[in-house]
Amino acid sequence: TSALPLPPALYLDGEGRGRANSNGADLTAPHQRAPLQAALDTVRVDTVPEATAADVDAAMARLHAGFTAWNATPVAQRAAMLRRAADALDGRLPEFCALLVKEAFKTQADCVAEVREAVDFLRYYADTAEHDAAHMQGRGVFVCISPWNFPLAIFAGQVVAALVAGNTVAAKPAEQTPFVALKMVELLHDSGVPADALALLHGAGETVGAGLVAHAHTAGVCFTGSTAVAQIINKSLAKKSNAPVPLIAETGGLNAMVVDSTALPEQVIDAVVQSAFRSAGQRCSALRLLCVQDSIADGVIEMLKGALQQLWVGKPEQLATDVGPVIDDEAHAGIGRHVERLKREATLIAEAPVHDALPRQIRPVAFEIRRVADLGDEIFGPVLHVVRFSGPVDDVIRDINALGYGLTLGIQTRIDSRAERLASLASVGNVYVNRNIIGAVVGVQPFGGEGLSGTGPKAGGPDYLRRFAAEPRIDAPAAPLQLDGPPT
Ligand code: UN1
Repeated sequence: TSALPLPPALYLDGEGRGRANSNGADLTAPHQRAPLQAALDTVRVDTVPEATAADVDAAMARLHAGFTAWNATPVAQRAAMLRRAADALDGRLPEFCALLVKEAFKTQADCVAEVREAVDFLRYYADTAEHDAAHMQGRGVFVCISPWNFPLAIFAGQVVAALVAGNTVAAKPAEQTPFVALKMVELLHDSGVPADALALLHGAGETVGAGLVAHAHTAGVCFTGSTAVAQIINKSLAKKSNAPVPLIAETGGLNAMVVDSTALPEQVIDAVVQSAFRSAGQRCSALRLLCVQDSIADGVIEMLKGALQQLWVGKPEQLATDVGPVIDDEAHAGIGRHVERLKREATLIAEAPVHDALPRQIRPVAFEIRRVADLGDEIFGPVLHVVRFSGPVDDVIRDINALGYGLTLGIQTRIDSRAERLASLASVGNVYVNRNIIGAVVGVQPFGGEGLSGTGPKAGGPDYLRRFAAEPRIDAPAAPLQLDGPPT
């Protein structure tokens, strides 16, 4: 990858703590448990209509026609709608949590954190839009394509960023998680967003998604998902005859944590367990590769074995569960094949026990592999690869950079100057020092990647909205778009 236009954001342990974020929530208090349990008992996930090509055309025509009026709506009014939606969502936290448990099989702590993150996005983008009010003129119809792993927070974050900047929005949620998106769109409409400004289109990426991206009325695309799909979208947009259509993409990662001999093993293990196995490893920010300096590697690996035995692998409805099932059969089969291959080709460190056997479960597992370069493709599940290193720690960062991605990186060291040097050597969007590498906090830790991990700007950061607006006033150069090439 090429040199970074900006130094990576560097986050220290404790930063953002105490704020609503996607790292976690304390659900043990009875006043929080009771409404959540009641919602779990009553909320049902329903079916949604699939959009036809004619539905896509009709929605795009309506959104195109609706753009002038929506773009002329004062920013303060648009922001007020977002704040109303934030308050409403906050008030319906148990219901939305239950939807996330049932539709996306997320653990309860993950669900609470996700609803709070969605509320944070709504409030943060309302604030930044007003702050930048003079620049918040939309480009036209924005297409927002979102993933199943944060089916509320990323879905809502994309949609309201595009809306508050003055665009009308065609939203295409992941096929696996359409219902929570439907409920969120209803909530936005109830909060004042007109039907002519926001349409929801359900269906497959290959049909509905591709049709939206290729549509003549499309003035911008916001996508979170795999690098491969971002590359397809990028190619489709390049074929368009109208003015350049911007793509804002946040994609995959091969995220590493580098542990030197001065690190505290207990702290390392805590960070590794959170980062690699929480959310069943189904976060683009999740840890895939742990690089440990030789002299402490045996000790760290021993502790990792113990930690894997402690994980509770079971039903997402149960509060004690750390790791639930993965999203669908295809994901289950793909991760399973990777694990089988590693069982033949690498050294098994340990595999977590299963408490309640459920379909689509992957036992969290760690393997030792020989070299960073052996990592292969991003595996979106609870599978950790461990590498020992004996050479200079700077070389490890170079090996990680050579993977071509650049989303999150962890550094575990007690030498300040080393953390700073390694962070500056890394081609990566977010560096976390002596802590876990997931759960970026909206407004505190803007989140996005370099290289194959995305285009920037970072979500939940001050520059994000401007890329959705006409004539963006971006002072720093945008990160180079490197989605054309194959992943190394
Ligand atoms: C993703 O997993 O697609 O920092 C991105 C985090 C989350 C990552 C979301 N905000 O863990």
